[in-house]
Formats: sequence, structure tokens, C-alpha cells
Amino acid sequence: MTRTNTTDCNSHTNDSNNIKKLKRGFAYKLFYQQGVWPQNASLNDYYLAVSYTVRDRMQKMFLNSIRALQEKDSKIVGYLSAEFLMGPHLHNNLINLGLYDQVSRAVEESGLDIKQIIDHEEEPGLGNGGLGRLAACYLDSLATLQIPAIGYGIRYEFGMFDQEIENGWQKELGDRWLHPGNPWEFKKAHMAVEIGSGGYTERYTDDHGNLRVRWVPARMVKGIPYDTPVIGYRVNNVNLLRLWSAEAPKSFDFDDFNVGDYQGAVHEKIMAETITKVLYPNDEQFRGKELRLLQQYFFVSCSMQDMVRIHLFQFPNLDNFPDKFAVQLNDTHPAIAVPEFMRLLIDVHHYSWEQAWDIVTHTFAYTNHTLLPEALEKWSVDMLGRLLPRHLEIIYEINSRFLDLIRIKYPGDVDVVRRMSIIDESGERYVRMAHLACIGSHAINGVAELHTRLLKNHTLADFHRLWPDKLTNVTNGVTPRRWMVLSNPRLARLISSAIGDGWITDLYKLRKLEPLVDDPAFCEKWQQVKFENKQDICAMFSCDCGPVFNPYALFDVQVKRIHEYKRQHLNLLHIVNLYHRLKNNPDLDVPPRTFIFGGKAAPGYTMAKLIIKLINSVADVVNSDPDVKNRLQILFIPNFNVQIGHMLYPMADLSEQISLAGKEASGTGNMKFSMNGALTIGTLDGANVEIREEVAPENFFLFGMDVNAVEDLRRAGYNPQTIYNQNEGLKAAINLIAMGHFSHGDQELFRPLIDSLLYHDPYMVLADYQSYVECQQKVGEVFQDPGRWTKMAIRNAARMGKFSSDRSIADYCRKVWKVKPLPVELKLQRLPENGFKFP
Ligand code: Z15
Repeated sequence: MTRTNTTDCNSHTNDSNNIKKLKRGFAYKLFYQQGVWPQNASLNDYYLAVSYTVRDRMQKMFLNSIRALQEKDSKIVGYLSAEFLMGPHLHNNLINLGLYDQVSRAVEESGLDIKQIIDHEEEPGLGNGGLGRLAACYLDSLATLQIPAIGYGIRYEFGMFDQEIENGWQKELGDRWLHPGNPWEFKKAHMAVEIGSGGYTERYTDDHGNLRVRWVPARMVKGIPYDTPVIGYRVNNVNLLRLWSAEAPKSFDFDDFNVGDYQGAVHEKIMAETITKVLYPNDEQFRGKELRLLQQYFFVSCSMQDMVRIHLFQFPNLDNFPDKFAVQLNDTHPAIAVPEFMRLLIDVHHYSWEQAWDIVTHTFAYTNHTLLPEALEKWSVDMLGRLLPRHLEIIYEINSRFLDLIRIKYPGDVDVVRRMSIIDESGERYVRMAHLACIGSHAINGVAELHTRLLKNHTLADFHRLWPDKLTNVTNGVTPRRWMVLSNPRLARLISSAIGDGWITDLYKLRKLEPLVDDPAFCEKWQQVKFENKQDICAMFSCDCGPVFNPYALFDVQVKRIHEYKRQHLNLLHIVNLYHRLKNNPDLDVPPRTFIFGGKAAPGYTMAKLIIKLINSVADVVNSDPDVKNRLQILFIPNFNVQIGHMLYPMADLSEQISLAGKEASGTGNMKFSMNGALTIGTLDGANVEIREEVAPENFFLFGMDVNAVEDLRRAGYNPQTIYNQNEGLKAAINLIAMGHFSHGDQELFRPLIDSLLYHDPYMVLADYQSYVECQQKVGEVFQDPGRWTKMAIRNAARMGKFSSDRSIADYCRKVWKVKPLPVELKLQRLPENGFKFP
């Protein structure tokens, strides 16, 4: 389905006409919206003027899409997620609209540089890492596949913190993304909803003599939606990202002011607005903070009330709600939606328990994103009951009915009841959110084949045994629009010139690249693209003080959240070992390497922060050592985010995916690297398994234990010290760190890390060390044969079809949501020439 309006028309006169209109648009927005003369305008003024001009070009599609939802009998996906890591909007919208070239020319003819304007955007970093970025990729694919969808989440005033490196340590700075003004959102004050918390419940008899329950909250806040249009690639469909912001329900200078409690009234307002103030920066580390639970309940209640309102706009009751909405729970963060929807159906809309439960369980589906026990959410029963007394009652009732079923199914088995209960009663009592999500959903999925298998066999084994058809796999994917077309224009141009541009919406078409590995001219162009991408980054980091990076080196990249299970320290041990070997033997036959790291540590995660300090400490020593000059360089790029990802994935030669097998649910960075022609060094973990399957084993650098070997070793009793004592290279590397070689002789600084490795090593770094180093040796050898390396890289990219988020979304539509595309036509509606009259 392609758009048929004028922006797709390529005739020269139309082009120059459009450019003229765009230029007029910029000037107009600058004058009337920003209120400045061009000569007084700041870069931010120009950015906003360009963005508002582009936004105007989306409005017709936006309004037609919303009308299509209301008119037709269409099913809508409601994607509930506490995080949406969207990245910059302007560039993506230009690409999806097909306006990049025209706007770029118009900006140029206005005396500016489009790159500068694009780079000025403060990215909305409303997510931590993989989970939030996945939600953003899925919104892009939903719109592109013309599936009606609303992404529901939280409009955090402060998103993911900005990371600075000070003296090698991570420092967190507040992210003020809204400060310069956000041209992409529309505040919808009239669609506000009310959210309660605290208080008590009471039973009462209604006018018809029915016994009912009423929740009397102690506090109320208002949820205000802010809508951001999400454009598909070259289609008319525009979906909605609806983010909720909390406000005090009444003006604070009114009632209380009159009775004299001005401070108290202001306090109440501040408390209300605190709810959506800041994103919790923990990725896969559950922390039972009350405000976090309130955030979850807040956005979930706003969203469910919103969907109910939309539904009742079209239908007389909620009986057929599951035909109108498919609601996806992105991890357990929105799982409180299960009792909230029960409450709305029973207490507000007066359904019976049985009818309500039927509607609820046909509405929700749940995606699990982790197997790490410390990431699984469990809220203390006390806290949940204090904040949401009615929801705790409902959870108890769900649990009691569920456990009755279990007792019938497995008579006499008390252990299964204990294991499957929503309430963990082993000590202080907790609500297990994953159990609540599983019981309240009709479908559960893992995010990679291996992950789903482990869910079936371990984490959710009891649920899988009970409901064998409920658990399915949907392997993650990423959008090729942002992660290839936008971020790697050189490669995109080369690919399109060779095989046409159909691959952008059908990534399996990249297969057509495969025969070109035997075309020397194509291979040379491929190498040239990679080289120029590497030169770009070298240009950015060259200064008179620091190291100048060598673009001929092997660029070896690990960018992702800093977490022990992801094993950035395994990478480091190899680097220290290589450094040590190069010092002892200057003739060592290895290619020059530039190691690049990037990633944020949760502010409270001491070990992760120490790993960042160690990376920077090793970098300081290595980069200033003349003995390894031009052969070994290390760069920690601060503040890894979507924007920096745009630069890094395209320039990588080698992608580090080295988590302990069984710990990374899927990974998605692994896919972004491969699509951009990097080779992977990786374990058999998460989606690595499937990437290796697609690209064939000979095009993938595999090392380390598989899940079975990990389990066997753990059972046999793992002792990292034996490995340390038996491996001279490893010993040398660890000793260098422990003896203070990278800390000016300080032997205490890295001791917690060294002790953890030697005495616990929970992620078996030492066990995989030798295999990793040997594999890296092979990587170096292959890199010294550029012809061979390039063929492998092309084969990697050519076989990435499976990892487009378009494929993932198509899977969800077929297996989970049962939704079909709804192409939007542009029924041209002209604005009234002579103004309008209110009806
Ligand atoms: C997160 O980013 C992921 C899982 C979580 O449970 C939380 Cl709380 C945050 C990641 C996984 O670690 C990663 O393997 C996966 O690719 C990603 O979610 C998207 O599914």
C-alpha cells in the first residue's frame, strides 16, 4: 500500500514546488510559532520550525487514521509498556514520510544543515534498554504493517539519566528532554481520567438490591494523555503513542488556600505530580519501591479507562471488548491491569465475576522478557494492600479460584499449590506479578526460541504443564527503517542500488545480496562503506590530547546496559591479556584493534559501576602506552543511547554478545550489528542461537558453554579458583588488575570485582575465558583476510530477514492478537476556505 499524495511524486516541478512550500513553512513557523526573526533565531528555534512544518505534513494522515478506527469495525492493539525508548523523532519521520530529500534541500536552501537540525533533537529516552527499545521498534512495525495500535505508557518528565564519565566513574545527570519544547506531542486535556490510591473498600446494596463493593480511595490524581503520532513507512496509517502525565485533580490555590493551608495544598499538588516525574533507571533489577508501583498502577488504570471509553463510544456495553482490543502486557510492569480491569468490570460496570473474568482473560496477553530471578517483580502484600486495597481483594479472589482449579487438577499435591500460588508465602508475603500475568492472560510468550524453551522447562514449567497451548515463542526483531535506512545511509544506498529497495519493508529480500559475495566490485564497495563509517567516528573522537583512532583497526564493540550477566568484564580480561601479550612480544601477529564500550549502570548497582571504572582505567593505561600505539586502543563512549547507537552499529566490525548461556532472554543489539555487516562473537544465548542458525555456523564466532554445560558445571560444583590456578594467561590478566597496574598501584580499588570473580563468579566468566580468548584469536586471523571477512559480513546482513520487527509483529498478529491490517485511505478533506462556524 503506497501513499498517493503529492509527497510521493517525483517530478521535478512538483519537487521544487514542495521545496518552496517547505521553505515558506519554516519561515512561517519561525515567525508565528517561535516569534523570532531568522537572524535572531537559535538552533533550537530552527529545529522547532522544521519539526512543526514536518508535523503539519502528517496531520491529514493522522486524522484520517483516527477516523478509520472509529468508523470501521477494526480491532486495535493496546500495547501496555512502562517504557518506550523512541529515539529522535524528526529523522525517522522524514524517512517514513519520504520527505528526507526535500526537507534536506529546503533546509539547505535556507542556509542551514539538515544534519545539524536533526542532531539538535533531545531524544525521548523513556526507557532503560532492550525492553523499551523493543516497544519502539514494535510501534514502527505496527504502523508500517497497517495494524491499528495504541502504545500506552508514562510521560516521564525525566527519562533515562544522562551519563558522564568523571575520573573514570559514571556520574548521573537529570535528563531534561522536555526543556527545549516537544513539537511531536499533543496534550489532550479534555481526555483526562481520574486515578485513585489508598483508602479502603466497603460493601453496599445498590438500588436494585444487589450486593456490591466500592473502593473509597484516600487520594485522587488526574491522568492527562499526551499523544505522539507514530508514522508507518510510506503508508497512510498513523498510530498513536499515548503517554500519561499525572496532575493534581484541582487547582491548588482554591479550596485549601481559602482555609489557610496553602502549603498543604501545594504539597498535595507536588505529590500528585511526583508520580510521573522520573523513570526508574533499573534494568532487570527489581526494587520494591512504592512510587514505582504507583507509576505502574497509574498508567495502567489511565489506559484501561481510556480503552473502555473508546469501546463504549462504539458499543453499548463491554461484552465484546476482546473483539475490539487486544492488550499486550510488556513484561509484568503493567500486570496490575488484570485486577484493575476486573475492578472496572465488576465495581463500575456491574458485571458478574464469571463474565468479567471471561472478558479479562480474552483481552490480555503477556510477554516475559527475563529468566533472571532478581528481575521478577514481587510486591509486598502489605504495600500493595495499602496502596490498592480493592486490587488486593481481587487478587486474592483470582488466586483462590485458581488454586481450587489446581487442587482439582493435582489432588493431594500441596507443593504444586505453593509453587503456583500468586502469593509467595515463604517468608514475608509477596504478590508474584508473573503468576498474575500468566493466569490473567490467554497467551504467554518468550522472546527467543531458547528463552521460551527455558520458560517452558523451568521458570513457568508448572503453568506450561497446566496450559500446554498457552506458552508460545515470538522471537524479537528490530526495525530496519531506523537501524539501517536512518543510521546507515551509505549501506542502505549500496544495497538498494544492487537489489532495489523492497528490502526495507521485506527484509527477507536481503537474500538477494548473497550471490554478490562473488562480485569483487560489490565487495569493494561494501568495504568502502564500512571504512567510511569508521572514518566518521574517528573524525568525531580525534582531538589534540586524546588518542586518534585508527580506521584500519578491527572495531570490536560491546554496547548495552552494564550488567554482570552480560560479562563486560570477560571482554576486559581478554583485552588485558592481549595487552600483556603485546607488551611481552611486540612481534605478535594480531591485527590492530579498537575496543569500544558503551552502556549505563543502574545508579545503585555498585559492581556495574566498578566495571565502568575498570574499563576506563584500563583504557587510560593502554591508550597512553607507546608500546601498543596504533595496535590497541580502548574507548568508552559515554551516555550510550539511541542516538549514539545510530553511529555505532554501522561502524562495528565485531559485535560482542557474550552473556552466560541462559541469561540473556533475547538481545536485540545483536540483530542491529549483524544487519549492518558486523560479525558476531557470541555464546549460545538468547537470539544469538537463531542468528547463528540463519547465517550458518561458519559465519559466526561461537565460544563458551551452552545451557546444558552451564547446568552440568553448576551441579558438579563450580570453583573459579581452580580455573585461575590452571590458566597462566588468565592469572596474568587478573593479577595485573589486582596488583594495581591500572589503578596507580591501588590494590583495593578493584578488589570487590576480583574477589567476586575468584570466589563466586556467578556468571562463570572464568569458565568461559579460555574458549573466548581462543575464539578472539580466530577472529583476528580471519580479519587479516579482508576478502574472506567481507564475504562473511555480507552473508550476515543478507540473512537477517528473520530479525525484522515486521516479522515479529506479523507473528504476534497471527498467533496472539488475531488482528488484520487496516489500510487507511486519504479521503481528502480540505480545510474550509472561508474559516469555520461552530455547529
Ligand atoms: C529489559 O531490557 C529486558 C528484560 C527485562 O526483564 C527488563 Cl526489566 C528489561 C530485555 C532483555 O534483557 C533482553 O534480552 C531482551 O532482548 C529485551 O528485554 C527485549 O525483549
